[in-house]
Amino acid sequence: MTDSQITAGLRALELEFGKEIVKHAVAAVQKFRVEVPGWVFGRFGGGRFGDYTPPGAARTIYEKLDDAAFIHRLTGATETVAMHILWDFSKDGVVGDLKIAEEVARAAEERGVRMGSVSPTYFLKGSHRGSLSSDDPAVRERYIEQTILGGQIAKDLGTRLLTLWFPDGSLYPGQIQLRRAFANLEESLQKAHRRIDPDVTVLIEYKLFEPGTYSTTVSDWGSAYVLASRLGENAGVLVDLGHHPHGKNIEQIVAYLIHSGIKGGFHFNTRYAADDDQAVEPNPEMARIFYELVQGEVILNDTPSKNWAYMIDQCSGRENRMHAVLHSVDSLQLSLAKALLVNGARLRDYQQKDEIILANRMFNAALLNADVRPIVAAARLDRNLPADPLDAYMKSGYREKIETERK
Ligand code: PSV
Ligand code: MN
Repeated sequence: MTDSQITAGLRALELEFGKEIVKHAVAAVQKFRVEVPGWVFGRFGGGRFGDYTPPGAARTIYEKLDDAAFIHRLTGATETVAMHILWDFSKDGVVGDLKIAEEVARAAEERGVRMGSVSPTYFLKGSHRGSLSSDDPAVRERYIEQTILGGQIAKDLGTRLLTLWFPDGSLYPGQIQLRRAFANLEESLQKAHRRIDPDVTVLIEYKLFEPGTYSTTVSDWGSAYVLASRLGENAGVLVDLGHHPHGKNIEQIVAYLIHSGIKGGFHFNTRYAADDDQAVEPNPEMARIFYELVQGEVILNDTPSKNWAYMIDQCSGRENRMHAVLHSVDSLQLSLAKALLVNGARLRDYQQKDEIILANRMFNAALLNADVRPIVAAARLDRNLPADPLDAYMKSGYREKIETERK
């Protein structure tokens, strides 16, 4: 967008939605921060197409940090990087190593970013019969220890956020005892939790299927909620957009969780089929999710403890990863801007008068039809950031550099 397109676009938005609302949206986009996953930059692919990974994939955690730092330089919005213990702090992919985590945290800071959420990796070697839900006490013990280590790393080196996702589940009815699996998982989690500093927030992620096809042990927000609410005040639920059945109203889950007062977090991505982990698109569903987050005052709240944790979780096999992350950040900023354009007072008035279609049209005027690109561009330019980070990336020479160096 040229400067004059931005100015004209802002004027049009001010005419439709009001000057103050537009000003507020620009300020909010400037403040919004989202975490990027370390794994998106690496060789984590789908195991298809002869193990194709897009050119320029990072070979080490240090190269992942280089890429994350470059994204942050262009967007000013992504200062923390999510880490996985066995991908990023392990020599053998079986046990985590605190010393490596310390080096990684230092390396992140040298590059102008920080270690963000920490995830124990429950899904590598030896977890095919479950991790914390396993019937084998030795397996459970190994993952309890890794969870405790994750808590320590999160507290001492990260953002005090521990994010847990379990691959536990089954392929066929009868394969495992559903209730025992959940009970094992809960008991193991409680054991680990007792040894985690209460200053660390523990978010539990759920997923309908994969790798389990018949059952996953933590399959929906209800099961995650049960686990989290029994752990205590520092625990909550992590919503990943791709982890639901089709047609699920995800913004309503967000509303329930906010109403419950439990801690929350979001893993952003786009899904068409299931857990596709594609880059975030600025679609109406994303804008509606942001509307709930804004209304629920869990985003950009002046009291930081009220805010949910916002993370991107993507890693699709075919796309250029740097483009994909820049696209996601852009889409999230657009979705936030749209959510802020809804005039709450007018909407409530329509709701009270039972003006169903008028309420919906008003909602859609902001969440579906408004072109908020000028808001996002203005927010960036005010911070001396490029108006279009993806365009700036293409002109930066970084792509050519990494694709040559990392052959
Ligand atoms: C699982 O599908 C997941 O969404 C979890 O958040 C993991 O940590 C991440 O993807 C990477 O496997
Ligand atoms: Mn996730």
